[in-house]
Amino acid sequence: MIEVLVCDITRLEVDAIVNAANTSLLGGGGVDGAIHRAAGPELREYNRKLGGCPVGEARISPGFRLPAKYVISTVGPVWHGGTRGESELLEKAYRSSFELALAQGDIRSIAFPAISTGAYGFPKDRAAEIAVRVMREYEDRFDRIIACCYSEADAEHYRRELGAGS
Ligand code: AR6
Repeated sequence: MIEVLVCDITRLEVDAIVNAANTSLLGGGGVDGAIHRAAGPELREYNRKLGGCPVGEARISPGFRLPAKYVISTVGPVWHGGTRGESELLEKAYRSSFELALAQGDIRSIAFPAISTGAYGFPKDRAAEIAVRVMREYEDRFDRIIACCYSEADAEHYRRELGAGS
């Protein structure tokens, strides 16, 4: 089941939350900053040993002080106008996160923020279209897939895509 929620992703009691990280995996602003603050300094310490993450890939760590068991950090593309493979890279970031969750073996519920749509400037409507398309591909393999939006306006993009049929 794909659900659209308007909430702070750090509060969700799910098996895994996905972080819209940067290639260092050591924290930043936006949702990344919120997740690192809520997880505690242990997340940064743990991620330091992972040695970074290229755009489109994902890495997993424990949730530490979060209610979520795991944090899956992925790195979305910076929007440069759409001519540098941004859509493919965003799709890859979602797919890498899902594949890592499946490989972990005990993740049945997973929540995503709107990756790349903040500091990285990816257009929100196109990003929601890509997110929902990949979420639908993995829908049968999870109990809950949550699109965690930070505003009602963001949620509308997802609702429109979900309403558009498969
Ligand atoms: N819960 C859910 N969504 C949130 C939260 C939250 N607590 N906080 C923000 N958002 P952004 P990006 C939404 O900028 O565009 C960081 O510095 C926000 O409204 O967090 O992928 C990293 O270190 C927006 O819709 O991520 C990278 O350097 C969405 O999360 C860079 O920003 C993503 O916005 C990544 O940029």
